Amino acid sequence: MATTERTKAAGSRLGVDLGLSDRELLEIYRLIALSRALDERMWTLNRAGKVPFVISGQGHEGAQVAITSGLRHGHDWLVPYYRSVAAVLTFGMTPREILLALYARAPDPSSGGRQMPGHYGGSAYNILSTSSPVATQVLHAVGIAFAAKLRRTDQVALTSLGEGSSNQGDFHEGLNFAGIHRLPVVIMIENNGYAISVPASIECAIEDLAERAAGYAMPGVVVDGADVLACFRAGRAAIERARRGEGPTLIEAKVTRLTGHSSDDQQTKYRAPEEIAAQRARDPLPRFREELLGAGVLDEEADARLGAEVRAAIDDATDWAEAQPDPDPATARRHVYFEPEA
Ligand SMILES: Cc1ncc(C[n+]2csc(CCOP(=O)(O)OP(=O)(O)O)c2C)c(N)n1
Ligand SMILES: [Mg+2]
Repeated sequence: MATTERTKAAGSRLGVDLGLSDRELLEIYRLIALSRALDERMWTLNRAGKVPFVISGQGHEGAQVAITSGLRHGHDWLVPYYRSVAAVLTFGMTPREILLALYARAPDPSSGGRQMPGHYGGSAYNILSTSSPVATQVLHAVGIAFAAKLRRTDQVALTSLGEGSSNQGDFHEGLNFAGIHRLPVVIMIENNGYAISVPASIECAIEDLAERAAGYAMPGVVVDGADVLACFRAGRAAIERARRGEGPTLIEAKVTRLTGHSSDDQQTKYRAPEEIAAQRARDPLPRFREELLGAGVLDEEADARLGAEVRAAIDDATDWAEAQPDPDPATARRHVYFEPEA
C-alpha cells in the first residue's frame, strides 16, 4: 500500500505492522465514537419516552468495529446480533437507518418498522436480518458460507453472538457443520461476562469459550476486546484464512458490557458498584483514543473536531428519523402471510 507507507513516513508507527495507515486508524476510531454517541442517544430517547426499547453495544464497539473492518463491503456477509450496532455501522448502515428502526418508521431498512429495535438487517449491505432466538444466526451464517463455497463466490460470512448464547445447540451444530465442510465463516463470541443477570461462571464450565473450537477442528482465538488493534489482527487473520479456503475460525473477544442488558434491566440489582466502576477501565473508546494521541495519530484539536462531527451526525439522524412517517396500518400483515399477486 503506497499511501500507507507515505503517511507512515511522515506520521506514526502505530498500526504499521498491520498495514494500517493513519487515515484507516482514524476511521476505526471515528466508527467507535459514532457508535458510542448513537448508543447514548438511543438511551436518552428511551428515557425521554420516545422509543420503546434499547439494547446496547456500549463496551463492545472496539471489537465489533475492528473485526468487521476486515470484511469486503458489498461482497461479504454480516450476520449480526442485537448488540451489533458498531458492526452494522462499520459495514455500511447509517445512524439515520438505525434510528428509523428505533422509531419504528416506515422507511426502516431492517423491517419497515416491524421488528423490535436492535434487530438489524439491510439487504443493500449484505447484512442479514436478525432473529430473536439467540444463536440461530450462527446457522444462518454457516448456511451463507456453505452457499458461497458451492458457488465459488469468494465471500466470507461473519457472525457474532454472546457467550451465553454459545451454550445453545444451534451454536454447536453450526460450528460442527462449518468444521466438516471447512466453510468460509468467522464466528465471533462477544464475551461480556453476563447473560442478562447470569454471570459467566455459572453459564459455562470453561473460562475461555474459544477452547470449544478444538471440538470442531478450527482455530479458537481469545482476544482482548478492549484492545482495538489486537482485535483487528485477529479478525483479519480469520477472514483471510476463510477466503483462502482454509475454513472457519472461532474468535472470542473478551469485552465488557457498560450498560444494563437492555433498557428494561437494572444491573445494579446484580452487579456490585465496584464491579461496575472497574468495567470502565475496560472501555475500548478512551483506551484507543489514548493510543492514538500517544502515537501522534490524533491530537486534542482533531479529536474535538471529530467529536463535534459525530454529535452533528447523531443530531441530524435523530431529527430526520423522528420526522419520517409511521408504517401504513394497512400493511401490518405484509411479510407475515402469503400475499397472492393481485
Ligand atoms: C433461544 C433464546 N433463549 C432465550 C432468549 C432470551 N434472551 C435474550 S438475550 C439473552 C441473554 C444472552 O446472553 P449472551 O449470549 O451472553 O449475550 P449478551 O446479551 O450478553 O451480549 C437471553 C437469555 C432468547 N432471545 N432466545
Ligand atoms: Mg453475554
